Amino acid sequence: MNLFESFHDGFQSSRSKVALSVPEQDRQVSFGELDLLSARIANKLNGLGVKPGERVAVQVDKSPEALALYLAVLRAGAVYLPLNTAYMPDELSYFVTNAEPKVVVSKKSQVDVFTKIRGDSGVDFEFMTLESNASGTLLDDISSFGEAFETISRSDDDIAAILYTSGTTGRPKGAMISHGNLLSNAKVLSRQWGWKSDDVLLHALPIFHVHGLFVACNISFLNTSEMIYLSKFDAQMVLAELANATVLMGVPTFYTRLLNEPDFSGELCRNMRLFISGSAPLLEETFEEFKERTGHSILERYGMTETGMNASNPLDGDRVPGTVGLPLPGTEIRIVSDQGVNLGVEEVGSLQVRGPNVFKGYWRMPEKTEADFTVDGFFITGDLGKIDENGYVSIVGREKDLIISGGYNIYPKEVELVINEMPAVNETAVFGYKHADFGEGVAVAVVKENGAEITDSNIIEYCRDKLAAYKIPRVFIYMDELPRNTMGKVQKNILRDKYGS
Ligand code: MCA
Ligand code: AMP
Repeated sequence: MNLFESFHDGFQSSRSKVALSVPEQDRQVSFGELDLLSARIANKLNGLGVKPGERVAVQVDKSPEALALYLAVLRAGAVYLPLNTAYMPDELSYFVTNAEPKVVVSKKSQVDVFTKIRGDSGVDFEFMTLESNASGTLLDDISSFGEAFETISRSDDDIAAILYTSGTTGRPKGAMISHGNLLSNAKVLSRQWGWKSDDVLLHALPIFHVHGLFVACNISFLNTSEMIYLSKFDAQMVLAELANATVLMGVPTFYTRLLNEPDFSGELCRNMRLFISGSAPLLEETFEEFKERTGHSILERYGMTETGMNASNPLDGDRVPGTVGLPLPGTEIRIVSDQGVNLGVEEVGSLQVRGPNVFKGYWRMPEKTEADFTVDGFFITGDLGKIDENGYVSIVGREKDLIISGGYNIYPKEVELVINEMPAVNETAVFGYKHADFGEGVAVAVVKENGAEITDSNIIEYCRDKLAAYKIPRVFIYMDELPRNTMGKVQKNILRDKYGS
């Protein structure tokens, strides 16, 4: 069924209950208001000719209206395509050309960017604006649209959203996520984390990725529970709201930043029942320090854009630092050798998952989809893992060449391809270095063309309108040649060992 249907009964029976409390705007939005606004936007999208299955691409700042837009797209049976606000014109151009959206919603400041993309790509989308202060052409005449909207029926396998993830080839792939994927994951997580309608989630994540949108919002909508909705993570704002919340979801950077605040104490956490971490590895030292300071054991879980959540430490029972807990009910996790043999307890290998949470494939890339699934339907995550005798899963490394910085994924290939275009550059190798705040940062080893001159700032400048800022290297190493093995493959482990810490 349409995911929105599973939220709707709750919205209707809790119309006056606060859905979003927005301290920065001194504003509260009820479930009734979200229901009404999403119906009106769905009617507007209908009027623009958006048909079930067509894409609505959205690159906007976080606001209550942005969430109403997400719900409206679900209601209309269309496909929600959220885009990181940090993406630059070249990146956006690729997504639009690849996904061919019927409508693009973005900020007024992006009008020129998307007008140019429309001209260059030939994709004839409708462009609407939405600002974080509840203005924009999307909302201009919104009260003239109907208050009711009959949710378009969808099957479990119909696509609800496409989220782009980059890849080892440097070309982003659109992960097609179905209504059934999202509903099953929200239900199972609600149960595992003991979610109740009187929970209050402190929401400080961006809403253009799985963590902040699907994990955080879908669970809250399913349980008609309140969110304290912050525009971004700011340690002071989080401290100011912590006593009003019961749950926080964050990337590890949230927790290390909170620990850096002298005023952060167990007393401030008096109403909190659960701190959840994911998207990147949580250091054991962060887990221990947090426990010592607050008395709370952070619950670490593991997921991916393509799969939603796969494993979680338990609500009741041991939360084991350095592990991501047990496979979620209904999700199978196995560890497999290079030869495709299932491995035993504590043996390290390729981590594969199967279950109702696993996506339907990559948009218009059947060959990539085929390559990433085994014949018996397991998705090959690209993570290296092991499972202990109690069934706890640990992520011990990655087969894929990936840097995770502050919870954002950066595929080195994508960055290398851009820097390699520079005439003064012969070749590059991008790799992760240890970063106290973000976990990992982006470093690049550069081999210059003979006799050419190039500086760090030349490279940064060149990347600026081609790559989101978080992907741009901050550490630069110039070498005569890259370290390679006998097969000619660049040995990034050597670069990481030498320059990575
Ligand atoms: C911002 N900057 C970054 C990052 N964020 N650089 C590297 N890595 C980052 N994560 C850069 C900006 O480009 C800018 O650089 C400077 O830092 C300051 O930007 P600002 O926006 O002020 O940074 P911030 O507010 O301090 O943000 C840091 C943050 C944020 C709070 C950690 O990145 C964040 O909310 N991350 C969460 C990401 C997330 O939701 N991931 C989930 C993906 P300059 O000054 O040069 O412009 S979903 C997922 O992974 C799976 C499914 C899962 O398991 O959850
Ligand atoms: P994304 O493609 O943005 O969804 O990122 C998914 C990747 O993030 C996974 O394949 C893992 O490599 C990593 N990841 C997510 N959660 C964790 C975690 N708790 N510990 C270690 N890695 C994680």
